Amino acid sequence: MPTLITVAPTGAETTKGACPTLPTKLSEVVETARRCEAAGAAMIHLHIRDAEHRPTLDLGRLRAAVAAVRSETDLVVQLSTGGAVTDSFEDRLRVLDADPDSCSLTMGTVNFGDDVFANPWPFVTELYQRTQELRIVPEFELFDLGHVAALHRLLDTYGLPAGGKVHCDLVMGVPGGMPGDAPTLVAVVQALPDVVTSWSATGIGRTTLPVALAALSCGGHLRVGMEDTRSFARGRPVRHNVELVERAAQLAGLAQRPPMTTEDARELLNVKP
Ligand code: KMH
Ligand code: ZN
Repeated sequence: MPTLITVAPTGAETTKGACPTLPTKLSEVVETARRCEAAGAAMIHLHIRDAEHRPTLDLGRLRAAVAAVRSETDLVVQLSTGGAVTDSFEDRLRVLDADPDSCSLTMGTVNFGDDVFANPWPFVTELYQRTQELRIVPEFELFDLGHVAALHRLLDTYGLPAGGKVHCDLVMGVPGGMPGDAPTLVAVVQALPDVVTSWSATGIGRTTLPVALAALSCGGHLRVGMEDTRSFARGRPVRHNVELVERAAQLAGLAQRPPMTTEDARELLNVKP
């Protein structure tokens, strides 16, 4: 099975001041998307920024970003509905009106460093039902084993997602969430509902490589990017997201699971044409 590589280039937490190479302008996001596609990425997980480089869920900017990435690449476009920890549920629900191929959907509340990333059950279910109505394929974000239990409950109660495929992403190593190591990854994968058709994993910070290697060896896919790590190696900052995608593609190749094409990714997730 080839490897789906998702690039998460920007996130909502890192400031441009702290990391000037972070793609925050639309032109930088598009340039990043093109280079990462050429290096083996098939999906992009997008957070966008305003003119002052601050995270925003402005619908006009979201629509412009979706359109720009679509016109310049064939990447599957996934918008974050997680946003920043300060974003309202209302704004996070409205993200779907930008009509992405896919959206992230976090399966529960989690401590997030010094903050709380709030995802109460009524919000999760409302967001999920909107994805079903709008035929947007959710990626279920799992920050903890309890989120897997919530995923069982969601699918049992509301049925399968748009397109019928069930794709998850294990977000590991967040301070407050599950640790980013192989035993934890195996425990989560073993607990996934039988209807899950694919899953990827990402390790935050120094857990990036252990998580990627464990995911590949367990049949999973990879998410990499400056949303999740700004360090390529000890003392060596990431200069461009493409470095992380290139390394993921190398690891996938070594595992005899080379990067998946965008066409194959569309089929894997069954996003609408
Ligand atoms: N920025 C985090 C609070 C997602 O994109 O859905 C949430 C996050 C998850 O990044
Ligand atoms: Zn995100």
